[in-house]
Amino acid sequence: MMRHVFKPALKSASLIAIGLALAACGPAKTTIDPDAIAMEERAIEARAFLDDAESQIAAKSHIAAQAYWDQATNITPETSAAAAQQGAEFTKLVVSLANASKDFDVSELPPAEARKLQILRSGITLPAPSREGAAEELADITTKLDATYSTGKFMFQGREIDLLEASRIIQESRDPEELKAVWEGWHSIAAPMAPDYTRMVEIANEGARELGYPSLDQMWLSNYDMPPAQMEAEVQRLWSQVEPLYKELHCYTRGRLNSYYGEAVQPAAGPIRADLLGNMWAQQWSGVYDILQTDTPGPSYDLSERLNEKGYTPLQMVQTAEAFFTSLGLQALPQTFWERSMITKPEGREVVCHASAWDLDDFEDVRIKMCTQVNAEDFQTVHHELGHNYYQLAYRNQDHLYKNGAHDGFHEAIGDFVALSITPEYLEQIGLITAEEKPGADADTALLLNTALDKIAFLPFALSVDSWRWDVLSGETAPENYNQSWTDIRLKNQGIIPPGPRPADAFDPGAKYHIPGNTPYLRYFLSFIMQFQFHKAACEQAGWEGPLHRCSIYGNKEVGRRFEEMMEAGMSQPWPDTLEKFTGTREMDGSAIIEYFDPLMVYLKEENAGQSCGW
Ligand code: X8Z
Ligand code: ZN
Repeated sequence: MMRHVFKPALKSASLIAIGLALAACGPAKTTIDPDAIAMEERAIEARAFLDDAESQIAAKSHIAAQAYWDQATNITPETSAAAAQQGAEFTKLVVSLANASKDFDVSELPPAEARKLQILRSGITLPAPSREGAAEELADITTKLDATYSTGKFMFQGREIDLLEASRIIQESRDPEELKAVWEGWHSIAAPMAPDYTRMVEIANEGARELGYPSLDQMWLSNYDMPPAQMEAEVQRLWSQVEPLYKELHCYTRGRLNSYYGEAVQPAAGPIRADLLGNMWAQQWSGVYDILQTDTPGPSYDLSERLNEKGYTPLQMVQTAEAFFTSLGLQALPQTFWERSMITKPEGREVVCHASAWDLDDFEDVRIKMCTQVNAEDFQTVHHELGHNYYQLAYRNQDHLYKNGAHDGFHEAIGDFVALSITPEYLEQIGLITAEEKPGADADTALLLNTALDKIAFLPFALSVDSWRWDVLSGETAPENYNQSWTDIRLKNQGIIPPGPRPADAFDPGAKYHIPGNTPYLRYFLSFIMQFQFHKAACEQAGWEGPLHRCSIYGNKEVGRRFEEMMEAGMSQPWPDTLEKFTGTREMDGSAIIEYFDPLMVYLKEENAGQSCGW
């Protein structure tokens, strides 16, 4: 399948000869190395194949992206069918190119061509096998799963509610019976997905095997510039750095919940009830900060309340996030961003509310899609989403296969890294709080606890999502054990349990967007570690000498320049090269996040003294 390869041997031989003549400093030699000629010929063939593949993929992906956008912002049978059709065509194209690329032996190619071929082979999230009808069946299932999740509703107190409302109750209610009912209600929307999910796993694994991977989990783990087993070991290494802090946070949280709810609702020992943590998936716990707060002084304002008091609209929240990026010297977002983004939930039609950032033309048509609400959580999320868009804009001049994050954790980390600079100092600078309200150093423990409830509590959740999925994809967990495995893994990593026994047909993982949405989750685990590495490096570049959690890079053009340089590289080089340029280290490393929370660790250990922690 070597289409469009016209380069005769003569041409490449002369190129090599020229190369040799230029490289040599001594007297000109006329000898020609036959191995070098053969290598150059293969490289020329591979380049031609890749050029062609990249232009085909780019063209098709723009059509597919538009169809997916149309569906995500207006879920109907028609838009779903159109998205599934375009999705199937796109998958077929990429799978056929990935299979054709097997004609090249990457070990015999120069690094640039070898890298692109590797990206082409391992970069499809859900590959279909090439047999007739498989891509269509896969696309039908995934579109249906996505729509089922996004339109999910259940009965609560005599009326039908959706995820937005359920999430609000989980965060605001302090009635354990009500919390349990809402938790169970939302999880009930996932049960019908189980058969489709099982079938999807079968098809995608067949696709992965055709591409030469033992199963899809191994294919996903092949996207980190190292062998899958080594990457899994890296993840464990990173987790072991942060696990002691999580254990203290869990212990402290359990103690406060026990004091608040009493032994009958939340026992003082053992796991924590998942519905008491202020978030549907117990992935971030700052929603119950009021119950968990320290007895040290804390800030006198609440960011959610303050945004509302100041009359912020969702649009203004996005504009404020943009202003942070431009303060670093980055360009304003294109006009089309404002015209085409979906910033709030539209009336009268179903949409995918789970926030996402899009790049429709791989050049400038970037957009976000959110059902933004005016609160601290979504203030964080708008920065997160713009991080994706700014990354996309930064690497737009790369070749198509390099238009991506250095790895997927980088993509997730960009906006969060920026949002780590939303310090009290910054809030004062933009007028959200007054100088008198700015909390002093005595509020540090409280501020850090609030952040840790989001950033530290998240890590074992993120680990659980893909631990569960890797076992499912590898076949280690059979369909009849899907739910038990989910509960077991969450208990082991997070120390949490469902509020009551689960029904036999439960499919609780399906109640988390990224399972029916098929978004790999390891990226967020990596992001939550690396965003602190980026933050620490940026603060050092800025000459900051105080505690890390008080450092804001707002307005720092020099940091912005180096940050943009990191983003411009896209996926064009191994990620350790990109990381090193910005942070000076080639390794992902949990020591920055540990340093950031160090004062909190001291406090938690004191508070937990004498208790038997763990579950
Ligand atoms: O899904 C997201 C983003 C879009 S990439 C809103 N996040 C994860 C989640 O919500 O589960 C960001 C943090 C974790
Ligand atoms: Zn994201």
